[in-house]
Amino acid sequence: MSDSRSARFPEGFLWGAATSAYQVEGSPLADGAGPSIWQRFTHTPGNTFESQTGDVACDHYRRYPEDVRLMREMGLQAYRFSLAWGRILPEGRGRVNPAGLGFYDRLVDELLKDGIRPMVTLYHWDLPAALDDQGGWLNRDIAGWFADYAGVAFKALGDRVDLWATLNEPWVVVDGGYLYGVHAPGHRSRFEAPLASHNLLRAHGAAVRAFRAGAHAGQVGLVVNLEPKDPATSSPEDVAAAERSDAYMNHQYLDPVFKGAYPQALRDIFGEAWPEFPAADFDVIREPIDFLGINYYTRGVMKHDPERPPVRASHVQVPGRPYTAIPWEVSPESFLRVILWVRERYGNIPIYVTENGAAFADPDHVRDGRVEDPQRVEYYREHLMACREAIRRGVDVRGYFAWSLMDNFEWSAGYSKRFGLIHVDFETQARTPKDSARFYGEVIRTHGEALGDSQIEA
Ligand code: IFM
Repeated sequence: MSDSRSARFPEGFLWGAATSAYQVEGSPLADGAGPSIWQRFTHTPGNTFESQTGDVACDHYRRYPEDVRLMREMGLQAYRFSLAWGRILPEGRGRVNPAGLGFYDRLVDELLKDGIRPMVTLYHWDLPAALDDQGGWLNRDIAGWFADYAGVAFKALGDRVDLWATLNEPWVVVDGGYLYGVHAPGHRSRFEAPLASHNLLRAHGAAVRAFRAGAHAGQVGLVVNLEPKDPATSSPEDVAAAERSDAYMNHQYLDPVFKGAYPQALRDIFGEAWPEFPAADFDVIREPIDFLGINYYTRGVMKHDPERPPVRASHVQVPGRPYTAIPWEVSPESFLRVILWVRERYGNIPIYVTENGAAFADPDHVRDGRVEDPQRVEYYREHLMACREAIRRGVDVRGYFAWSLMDNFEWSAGYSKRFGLIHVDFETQARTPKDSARFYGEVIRTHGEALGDSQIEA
């Protein structure tokens, strides 16, 4: 940006929106796809809100041309979506399913036809069930399985896709899936969690190596979700709880990638459950990446809680602060803080904000062709201002993806939490852009000027 106080974002800043395969596609077993762990998890009654599943979701698998048209009408320049590993390799490895790949082939072509740049995530939580049967993320061989799958995807789509993310939010994969059991595959084990995390990171590094080995054009990175952690009070117990939470959520996946080692705090948190990992693993894990994807939603205010091992910390709500429907605190200043923190701790790596957005209790019906969602409009305004402020302070933020393009299957919360810019009527599959979609479209059209010129401070 020539004028560092300009209301506009830099030339070439990429404006997008994001989804993931299991959350929007539906038809999870169509055209020879193999089941995923989320297929199994949702078909086990009681695991999700009202035992809802992704069987239909937004039917994006069949309605993608309409969805791409809506993206174009909003003015989106990029669409971040994930590949369902089991559509492409029904058993997770070995045999490739051309019909599954065909879907992504058509989607990419449809996007490019409308001038929308695809960003592809290789793993957004839907591990092929056949691999889970062999230990899934607990099996060290998964690094090779993932790199092979990545290689198939790079080869098939790499002529048209130039932005690749390996994993989405490894912290959630492990915290939800292996430690607290609220996500697939539903394990609860303090001993499994560090193993799963480590194998995710090894798989990430192996996929980056496969990308480099294939000499593909474009960039590859990792997507993590970050939350500044603040103590609920100034008591030493709460301060220590916030520090542990910070190491567990924010350092666990970035220190190994950028510094080649885990923080000492994790050994203290996991105690006897923390294994010694082979030193050579870190050479793979720290394979240089081209960008870091940051997903940001909220900050965490933490209090000491001995009842919640192993981190011994839990979230508290702060009276008087605004919360979304999840409930997550709305804290745009923490968004700015976290971006600045990444640069301070890991250097000025190119950053894409790969997810940011909010669930609010929107009216669940459309009135006169309109869905009014003023809280979401405000959320986007303030968070985009925070993003602009980070750029003004010299951070290399290259693009922003709203979460989410449309209301979708919010994992264990099913369809009860709506994050979309576009409203989806799950009975009829009718799509209606919300007021927030119009607002975001205006921000894109004006390169940020529509945000106004007030400022967010860290
Ligand atoms: O819906 C999820 C997404 O899959 C990963 N990041 C957070 C979103 C909202 O919870």
